[in-house]
Amino acid sequence: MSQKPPVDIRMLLESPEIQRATSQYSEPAMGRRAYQPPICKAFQGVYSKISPIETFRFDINPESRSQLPDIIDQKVQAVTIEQNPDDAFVRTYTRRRRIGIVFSGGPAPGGHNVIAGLYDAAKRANPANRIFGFLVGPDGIIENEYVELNDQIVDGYRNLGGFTMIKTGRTKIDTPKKMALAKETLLALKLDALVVVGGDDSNTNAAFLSQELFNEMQIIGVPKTIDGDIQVRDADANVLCAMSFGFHSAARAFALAISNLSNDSSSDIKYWHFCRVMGRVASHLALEVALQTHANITLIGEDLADYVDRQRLEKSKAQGTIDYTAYGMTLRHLSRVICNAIVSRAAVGKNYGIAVIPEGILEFINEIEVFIIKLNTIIAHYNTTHDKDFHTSFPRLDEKLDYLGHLVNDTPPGLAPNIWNSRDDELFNDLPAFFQEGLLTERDSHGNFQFSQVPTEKVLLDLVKDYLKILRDQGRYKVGIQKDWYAKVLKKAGLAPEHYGPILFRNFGKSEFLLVKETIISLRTLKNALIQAGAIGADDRIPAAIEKIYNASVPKFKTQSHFYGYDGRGTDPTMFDCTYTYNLGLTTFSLIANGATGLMAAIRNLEHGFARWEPIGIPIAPLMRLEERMGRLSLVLEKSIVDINSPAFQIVKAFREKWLAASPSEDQFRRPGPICLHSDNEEDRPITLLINSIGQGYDPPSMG
Ligand code: FBP
Repeated sequence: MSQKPPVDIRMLLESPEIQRATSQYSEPAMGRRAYQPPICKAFQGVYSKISPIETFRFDINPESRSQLPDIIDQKVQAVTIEQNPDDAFVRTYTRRRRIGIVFSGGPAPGGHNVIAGLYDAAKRANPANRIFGFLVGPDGIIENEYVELNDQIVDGYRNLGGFTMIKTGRTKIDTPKKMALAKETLLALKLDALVVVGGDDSNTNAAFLSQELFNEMQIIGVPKTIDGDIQVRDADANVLCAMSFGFHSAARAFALAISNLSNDSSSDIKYWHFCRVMGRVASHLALEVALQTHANITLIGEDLADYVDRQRLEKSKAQGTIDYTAYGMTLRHLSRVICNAIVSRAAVGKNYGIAVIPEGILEFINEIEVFIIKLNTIIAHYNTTHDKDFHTSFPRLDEKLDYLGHLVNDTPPGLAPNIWNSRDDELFNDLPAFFQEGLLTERDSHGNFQFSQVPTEKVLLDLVKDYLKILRDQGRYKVGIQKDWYAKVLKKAGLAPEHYGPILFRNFGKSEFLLVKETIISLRTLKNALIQAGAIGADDRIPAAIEKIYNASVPKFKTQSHFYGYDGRGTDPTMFDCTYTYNLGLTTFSLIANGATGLMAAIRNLEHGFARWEPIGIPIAPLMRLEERMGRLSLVLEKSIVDINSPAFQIVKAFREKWLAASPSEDQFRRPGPICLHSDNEEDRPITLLINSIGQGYDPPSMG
């Protein structure tokens, strides 16, 4: 046998082809880094100016006025090209500046391009401008940790996902001490401006910083979050910001993974896939995923919140009472809705499918929402009155449950007497341990409930499994038998399909898919049915072909559960997000160069396609509302949830039956395909935005 010569590893390592193939930078990543996104008309000249748009108004919360007096009366600013700058304008615009930028909150695809846009615009205005990136989120400001950005750093991340360049964190600058440290860093660095790239909590931070540093430094926010819940309208419902950046990319990444599952699921036809998708409270991501994939079932939290159980209401009305529990969806009822859908697909032979569950769905289930609010209050009360962390004091679940149990009879001062009553305790103790752990999970630094830590899909799956078992025992959950296959199997065995059909099926001769009678739920009941109909004698065996048909009708509920969150959050940005964020970066510089503060950079008309995009600055302070955080009301930027009257939701609702595909026809799964930067087929905006723009016949006023 001839021996092969040993591999010459040095030669291999030196081979340019091998070096290329094993490089950290793949060809697509290199292509991304070199890509230059298109820019809005406002930035196509040398200078851009800002001018107030008086037509937009806001309903201002009195608390915002009192806490943010210097920035509350700001106007929306249009950013447009400056064709004829005078000397004073040019001097101010090109004056040497030091600008800081920080990422705050969860990563969102496109963040690097915000930096790239800001960096390019700043260097173009004056090459001596300096940009500093604070490291690991607001902690970088508090602890004076930053890096000065240069071409090499910025170019390494253009159009790439993640917040890798300067990292991110969730620290909130919410105490006088942290504020003082933050101020110290910012002033010591002699910054002219700070750009805060973040979600509702981070833009809230930006507003307070802006108030605090009103005469010393400009603060500009940028609407980031994959959750899509930063959408801004004025008091007359004019859309100012249709979507935060990162949403489209994350939704497309989730959709690709879920669409791949739908390929698999409809090939081996044996699994129901329960897919939880991120989105802390609002179901925007689930809605977009539904539009992208046509999953069989998509739950939308906001839709459930309005649920009224009419049957239950009618029943109690007939008894002369009102059943208040009929208002709002319960987990149990929700599991039944899902089971009905599963049963109806099984009836046409499809005992498989895809269900999409928004991460924040629990917020819209009354009974659970009540627990979340109560527990938020109890934990926050414990932390403040004991100056200790609840989770450190009670690390184990049984200790936490014990603490709650004691509250039933002994409520400490400062808490409402009945906050944790015996019914709460009983219901809570009935929940599976992993769900209790989830509900008791540590709140984030902003006091938000961490929905991402709760395996909601598993909670629902458990309930679904239990109820499906009941339906199976009642003979209501069956796999439909295709009539031609039935006839073929029987004929092959020398049996007459017409003879056995009426004995076995409840819809023989009436449907394409035959359903075994509800009374036949085991081989024993099958045999009884055959004996009673005189098809076999008491001592005969069930004919093998009949047994085969029966076995095929017995559903096995096999499931897989998935969580799509961090993976999609880290994807490379879509063309939409690359372009959106680069232009947001350009907008931030324009706002800074024109002296603005307390504004959030935004792009109007995102819902209309690039040709109509218009950069603007939106005042943050008027967008703030009071929200319960850590057991007390705090001012925060208002979150936007799915509007169930919106065209996008109404379309999903209209297609529900079709996408469930509980009919003999083919499934309706849609394949969104991978995120591509260089492709003529790449969609130019989220489908949600496209539908809403068409459905609302929205015609924005010109900004001149
Ligand atoms: P942001 O609002 O900060 O953008 O984060 C959103 C999000 O991705 C949610 O969808 C998710 O519930 C949460 O962050 C997860 O938080 P963490 O990164 O702390 O696990």
